[in-house]
Order: sequence, then structure tokens, then C-alpha cells
Amino acid sequence: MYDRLTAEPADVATMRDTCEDVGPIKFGDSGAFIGLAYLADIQSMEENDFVSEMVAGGSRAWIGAEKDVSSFYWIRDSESDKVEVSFTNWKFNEPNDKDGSEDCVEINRGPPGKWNDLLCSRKLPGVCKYNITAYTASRKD
Ligand SMILES: [Ca+2]
Repeated sequence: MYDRLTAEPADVATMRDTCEDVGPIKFGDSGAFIGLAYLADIQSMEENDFVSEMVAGGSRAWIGAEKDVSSFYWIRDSESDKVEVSFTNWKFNEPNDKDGSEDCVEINRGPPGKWNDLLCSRKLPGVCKYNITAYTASRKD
């Protein structure tokens, strides 16, 4: 389950905190639970299309990949909870690590759904992803 973040554009560190503040969430009297939210990781082309189309007008947005030394990782709940990126959808000639300082990743740069590495301090919207652990009641809000 996803939700496009409607907050003001922000740098990646701020956006990660904002996503984490969204979860955990409980819905309804039964306590139906949606687990922690984090800046979205993307595991397949189908998921990539879903996230890409979610961002209004196909505008640029942060996704949750970040570089450590020379590889990109999906970072979820914390710096220690990270998984090396396998599926990718880089734009042609990206990631280019311009000026040796592009460690974060945006989606919808150029062709829809394509990725670009970018300075983490740039301000963009972001897509949060909810890790659903149980969902037994209909959403009431
Ligand atoms: Ca780049």
C-alpha cells in the first residue's frame, strides 16, 4: 500500500523522517494495523510504474535508495536496515554521480519512471510506502 506524500518538498533526510512519522497507524476499533512507513523501495517494473504514475503530473520525487561507497541500498526503518538495490530503472547515462556528490535517487527524471542520482539536499516531494503487517478492517478516515 502506498500513499503519495503531500508534504512540502524536502531534502531526503527530512523526507525519511516524515515518512517514519506517518506510521505506525491503526485503523478502526479492531486495531487493524498498518506497519511502519518509509521512503519507497521499488522491487519491480510493475511497482516502478505504480509509483511513477502516483506522483501527480509525473513530477520528480524521492525514492528510498541511497548510495554507500559505490553501491545503492534501499533504506527502510534505519541506517542499519538496508538492502542492496537489485531492480533499477536508471535514465540513460545515469547514475552519473555529478561532482562526486549525488548519493540519493529521484524518480521521473526525464522519461516517466526513470531514475537519476541527485544531491540529497535538493528539495523534492517523496513517495512513502507502508509495510502492511495486518489489515482486517476497512479504512474509516
Ligand atoms: Ca545524476
